[in-house]
Amino acid sequence: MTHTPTAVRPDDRMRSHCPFCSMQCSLDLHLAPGSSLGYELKPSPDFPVATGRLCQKGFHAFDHTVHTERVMQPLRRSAEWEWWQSNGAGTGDLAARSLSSEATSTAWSPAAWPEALDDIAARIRQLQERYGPDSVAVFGGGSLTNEVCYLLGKFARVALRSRYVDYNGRYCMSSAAAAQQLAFGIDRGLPFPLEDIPQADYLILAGTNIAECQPTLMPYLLAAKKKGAVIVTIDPRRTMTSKIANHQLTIEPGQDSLLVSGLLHVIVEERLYDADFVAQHTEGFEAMQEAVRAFSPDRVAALTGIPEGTIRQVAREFAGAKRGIVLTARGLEQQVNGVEHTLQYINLCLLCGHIGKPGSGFGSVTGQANGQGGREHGLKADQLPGYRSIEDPDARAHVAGVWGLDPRELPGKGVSAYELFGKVLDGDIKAMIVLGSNPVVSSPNNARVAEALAKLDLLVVVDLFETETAAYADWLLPGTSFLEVEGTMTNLEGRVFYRPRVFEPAGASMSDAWLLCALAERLGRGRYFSYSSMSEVFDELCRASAGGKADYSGLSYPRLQEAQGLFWPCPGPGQAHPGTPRLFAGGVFPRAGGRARLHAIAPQPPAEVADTEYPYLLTTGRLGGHYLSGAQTRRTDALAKKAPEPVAELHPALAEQLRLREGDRVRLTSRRGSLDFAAKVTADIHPRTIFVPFHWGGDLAVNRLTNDALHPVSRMPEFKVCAVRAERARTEQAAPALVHTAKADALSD
Ligand SMILES: Nc1nc2c(c(=O)[nH]1)N[C@H]1C(S)=C(S)[C@@H](COP(=O)(O)OP(=O)(O)OC[C@H]3O[C@@H](n4cnc5c(=O)[nH]c(N)nc54)[C@H](O)[C@@H]3O)O[C@H]1N2
Ligand SMILES: Nc1nc2c(c(=O)[nH]1)N[C@H]1C(S)=C(S)[C@@H](COP(=O)(O)OP(=O)(O)OC[C@H]3O[C@@H](n4cnc5c(=O)[nH]c(N)nc54)[C@H](O)[C@@H]3O)O[C@H]1N2
Ligand code: SF4
Ligand SMILES: [Mo]
Repeated sequence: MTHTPTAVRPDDRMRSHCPFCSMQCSLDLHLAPGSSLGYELKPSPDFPVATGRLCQKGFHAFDHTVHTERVMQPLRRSAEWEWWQSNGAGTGDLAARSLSSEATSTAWSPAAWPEALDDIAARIRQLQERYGPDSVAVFGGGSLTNEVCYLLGKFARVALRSRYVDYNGRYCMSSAAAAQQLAFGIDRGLPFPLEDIPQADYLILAGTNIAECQPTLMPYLLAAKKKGAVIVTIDPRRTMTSKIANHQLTIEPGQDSLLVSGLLHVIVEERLYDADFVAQHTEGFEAMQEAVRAFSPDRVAALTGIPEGTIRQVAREFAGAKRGIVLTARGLEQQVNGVEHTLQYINLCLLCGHIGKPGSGFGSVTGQANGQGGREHGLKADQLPGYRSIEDPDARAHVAGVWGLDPRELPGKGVSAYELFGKVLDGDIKAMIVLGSNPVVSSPNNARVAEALAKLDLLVVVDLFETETAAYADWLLPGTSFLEVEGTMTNLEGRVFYRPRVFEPAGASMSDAWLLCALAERLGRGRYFSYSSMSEVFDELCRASAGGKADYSGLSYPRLQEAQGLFWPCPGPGQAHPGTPRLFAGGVFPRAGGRARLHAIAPQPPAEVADTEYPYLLTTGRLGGHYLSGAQTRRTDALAKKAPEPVAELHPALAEQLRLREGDRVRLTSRRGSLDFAAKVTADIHPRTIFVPFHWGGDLAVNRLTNDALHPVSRMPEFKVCAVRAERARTEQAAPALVHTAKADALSD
């Protein structure tokens, strides 16, 4: 039985936006009395970005919100379950069981909100009295509205007075953010609107599979192509995106800096660069030139396997193009060298003067629905709203002023998302609130995360579903879906827009904002969280952001409701500023001196390289029909049917060596564990690389194998490269289960 939604204002056309990727395509729900859901979902005909278009996930975005497994009321871990666990019956894979309703009925007892909030607040107080304010942590997500991201950061610092807050965006945009900050002094995924893309003559798409991950962006690329643009894809796989490319460079994971050194070498050596732009708008040229000197295209060809002629051709063509764009994404960013790889692609744009002009520029394609806004409003361990540093005394004074606090009351910086789990294992963090993420599926080396979650004295998960992470929770609180709360989102272009509320919250669920304010009240900090509407939260966010890098202070709900989105920075006061669709106009960068920085990069190998024991490289990523940890899309029948389980892609030469045929099961073993997957044999992948998507939990979660090495600055994990062994799985010999760990097991150790 599905849940029947109640419209706030029944109307024949109710506007919303897809909850999944950063395109934030607009959709309308139309009344359809005869249909099973009572509404029909259609793309909006009049919102920019993806007018009239949705991808397969967007068309099914309504399905999970009415799913029979929606959590409808606060759930407390039941005494029966605790008993069952502590009596030895709980050694199985709890995460896998969590999807069955049978487990749910014995695992939880329903509770009313006051009981839930009182108990959680009392336990937090107890833990903080005993272990200090930092013993409680918050783990947030980039799918949440700007208002909720802002409140989560404020809740951690003001209600909990804890330094420990971070979010899943650390796994996503942190390397690109660090690189753009270093080179440009500001981090906005795309510094130009999508409508500029068709003007480009040359597009390099590196580590970005737009056709599956932002499908409605494809028409922009196709429009450029139709006008004669050349498209290059750089990826270990020939992807759906590569199908529109003139050149596909099949790179081994981890080698982007090396490859781009070769491109830069040719451009410098042959003096193809834009000397005027370099002289007037950049710094650091000499050191960069020196750094690429040793990377002649023949040497890079020998090291990467990409033909010398191709390296020379792409370098010459990109430098010679009138207008060039480089787009990157997680392929090269989710690595211990992710910042450096990104800086190399930025070098390429700067060197050729392809920046700050229409149809030119560098962009990192943001991932989650609000992956952009999520990284601006203080949800990061080291950040305050407005993209301010928590270590900057002026920023602290400004934000503390808006919040009505003494700046000395604000905690300092904490640690990154993955490191929070390390703090749990060290015993420093005793309680965690997870809101808008499913980290036991989406974190690297996830057995360690499971171990940490099991060790917590208190885990509160706020979600629509009993996720694999919720399987470790003491309290599971019902979150609202994107259709059930109003708020603002910021898409990959930096376009801030208003998303109305369409339906009443399902069951007893309450908005995340309400929940945080109600909990703050019970922690004795209610006076800092007293809002009468969501627009009041937004107005405060705007004031807190005033003067910061991501300045929203000229925005308001009425303004956004009228416009089809406005681009930040949009400084106030008043309603006058039109927003900033294009950053860096005229080659002016928001750094001291106004110049962008070229970086001298010495290419480094990934944390793990192939060796005799682990001879292949595993890389991970996405499929078009599933979203992230799969909590939502695995529950959408039409999507789950197309891709019911993860399949390992590997090259025919490797398959032959392993005596594997299509459909056989392959066992992959990394230094962290071993899992079996069905094999897909395809010539579209680098011969020594294996690709597995990460949208599943339990024994299907490829993050059991991935490397938790972190970038030294961005703290991004190396999701995209780890060394593995591969062999044909013998069916009678099941792969070892996720090493985990029910809470009771860990406690009884
Ligand atoms: N369908 C779908 N769409 C999504 C999402 C989803 O889960 N499903 N998630 C959203 C989110 S949060 C994000 S962050 C984005 C991610 O969007 P993308 O970054 O485009 O997606 P990925 O599949 O993770 O990685 C992109 C490509 O990088 C390649 N790659 C792997 N290693 C390397 C390398 O070393 N160098 C290079 N150059 N390429 C490499 C992979 O083969 C893959 O094709 O997508 C968003 N959109
Ligand atoms: N191996 C590997 N691992 C990866 C990656 C990779 O490429 N490879 N990519 C990484 C990247 S880029 C990302 S972004 C992460 C993301 O990974 P996760 O953070 O796990 O992302 P989601 O699956 O979107 O989890 C969001 C959860 O919040 C719930 N939710 C959705 N909307 C709301 C809401 O409004 N309120 C509340 N309370 N809950 C809500 C959903 O039901 C879901 O359970 O995964 C990372 N992990
Ligand atoms: S492209 Fe992204 S935002 Fe648009 S419908 Fe698909 S998943 Fe949703
Ligand atoms: Mo992401």
